[in-house]
Amino acid sequence: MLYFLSILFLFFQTNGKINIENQWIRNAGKGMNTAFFADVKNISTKTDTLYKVASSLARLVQVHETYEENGMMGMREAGNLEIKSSETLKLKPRSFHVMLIGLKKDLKEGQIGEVTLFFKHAGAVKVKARVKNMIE
Ligand SMILES: [Cu+2]
Repeated sequence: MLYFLSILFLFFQTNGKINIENQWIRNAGKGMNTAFFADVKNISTKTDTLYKVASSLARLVQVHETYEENGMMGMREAGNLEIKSSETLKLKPRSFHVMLIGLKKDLKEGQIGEVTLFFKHAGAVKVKARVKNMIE
């Protein structure tokens, strides 16, 4: 039963106000940067705001957005992200993502990493995510 629950956790996590689905972290070596991706759904009746992210995996953790300027792609801090009731914020490659800067150890395919997302209304949501080797 415990085993089953822990497997379930890898696909879907919720605190009753925010659902986290399809979460994953891209594999990378110690000292490198990588990112956490997920579908973040607001299942509460109020607009909520993602205002902070944290993880012991990296030296620094930030919410980023990817932008294009004069044909060049770049990344920058995204600031607070609002999610309306019933809407989903997609953290995905070439879009919004949680940047893990300066990994403290290697993240290899199949390992599990933990990231915590902080929302103004829903509070903290701790997410376990599988490390994947995925080019997207
Ligand atoms: Cu980034």
